[in-house]
Amino acid sequence: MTDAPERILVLLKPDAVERHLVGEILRRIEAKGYDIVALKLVLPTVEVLDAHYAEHVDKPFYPGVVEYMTRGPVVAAVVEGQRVVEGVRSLMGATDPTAAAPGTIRGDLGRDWGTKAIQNLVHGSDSPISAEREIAIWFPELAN
Ligand code: IDP
Repeated sequence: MTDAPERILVLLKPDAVERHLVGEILRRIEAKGYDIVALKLVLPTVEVLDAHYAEHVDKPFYPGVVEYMTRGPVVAAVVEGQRVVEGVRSLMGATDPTAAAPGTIRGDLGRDWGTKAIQNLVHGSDSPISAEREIAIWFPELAN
């Protein structure tokens, strides 16, 4: 018997879509060897964001995050593979794109734009448990 494959919820945020970096970011995830098993373009609602960012809703920067994340569509993906959470988080790089290491998505493609929220192109769940919680929020149609 093999282990159930690990999954991660990935969001390509509005700045990634606006800057035509969707292909480049998905390419990096695919080139690492992970499988994209669900993919869609969606305009996030405040309700979905409040559920997704439950741990941040009371933070001072959260209104800026809502402004950022509702200004245009995002690409939501479920990505699968052994240790995929660790692997995709490593590909993404640190939260602040100015400080993120070169070679990472945020380090190579992102920068500070002087906006209220840190614009960093991509979200990836921070644990397998967070991933399953977030997949249920963004892909309710996948629930069995
Ligand atoms: P992560 O996306 O690297 O996991 P989190 O700490 O979970 O980082 O923060 C969620 C998102 O909220 C970040 O990706 C970023 O867009 C925004 N954010 C986090 N911290 C700050 C901050 O101090 N100022 C402005 N925006 C922030």
